[in-house]
Parts: sequence; C-alpha cells; structure tokens
Amino acid sequence: MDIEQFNQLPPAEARAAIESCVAIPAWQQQLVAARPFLSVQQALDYADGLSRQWQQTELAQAFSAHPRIGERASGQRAHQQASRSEQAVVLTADSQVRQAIAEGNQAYEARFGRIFLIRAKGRTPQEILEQLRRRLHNDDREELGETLAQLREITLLRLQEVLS
Ligand code: 2AL
Repeated sequence: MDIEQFNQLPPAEARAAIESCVAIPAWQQQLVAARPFLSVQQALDYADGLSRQWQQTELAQAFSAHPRIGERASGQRAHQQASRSEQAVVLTADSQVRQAIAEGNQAYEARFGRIFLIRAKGRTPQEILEQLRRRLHNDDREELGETLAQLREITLLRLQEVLS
C-alpha cells in the first residue's frame, strides 16, 4: 500500500495493516494516531523515534511475533509470513551450522532468560551464528541494548515492506 492509502484508512484498519511489524500495542496505536504522513520516509522516521523509547516491557510484548532463529514459523498471519521470509536463509545452512545455532539458542536462553533476537534479513547463517556467540559474552545491560536495536531494525524493515 502507498502512503496515501495508509493515511486514509480508518484507524482500526490502519492498525491491522501495521500490526505485523511488531507486537507492541502502544507503538501501533501511536503510529496510526500520528497520520497523515507526507512520505514513507517521514512515517519510517516517526516509527523509528517511537521505537527508541522501548525498554524491557515492550521487548517482552514483542516476542510473540519473532520465533527462534532456525525454527520455521508456521501459520499464515502476516507476522508469521514475514518471519518465514526473514529467516528463510537459515534453512539453507548446512546441518552443522543449524545445530550450532540451536545449541547457541539454548545457551542464550539459559543465560538471558529470553530468546535470542536478531535481524536475520541480510545476514548469512554463519554471521547469525557469530553474532549469537559474541552476544553470549555481553552483560545484561549491553545485551538489552543490542536486542532492542535488533527489534527496531526488524520492525522498520517490516514497516518498509508494508508501505511499499
Ligand atoms: C527473527 C524473526 O522472526 N525475524 C528476524 O529477523 N529475526 N527472530 C529472531 N528470534 O531473531
């Protein structure tokens, strides 16, 4: 949909159009309420500004739209389709790399108490594995910051797709 169509949708429909970007109700609401936007770029900038306020609470809300890396999302809802497409590259990795990612996921969850989140689009499976191993050494504060930054990137990429 183009930006004019997004501007003109009734609020509930505009919200439905962007809810697959991130499962954070306040973000969805505020973005819809800030319409009209003059351009896609203005909408993206506004969405980015909102996402820079996220903290632990918002992160916890967001996980339902982001299955584990390497675990193919099933279902036809928009966020499940987006996730499948973002993570498709991981399925092309050899079994050793996939196994290492699965083990890294387990170690990460034991360490941080939540699933490992990374913007998968544009990264190779090997790069994802390297980031996973590197981030395991972060302290809690560093890792919260990196995770929120990755969530912002995924969200903005999805919004760009919706508004293209
Ligand atoms: C995801 C996902 O679903 N898409 C993406 O880029 N990253 N999940 C995750 N656990 O990082």
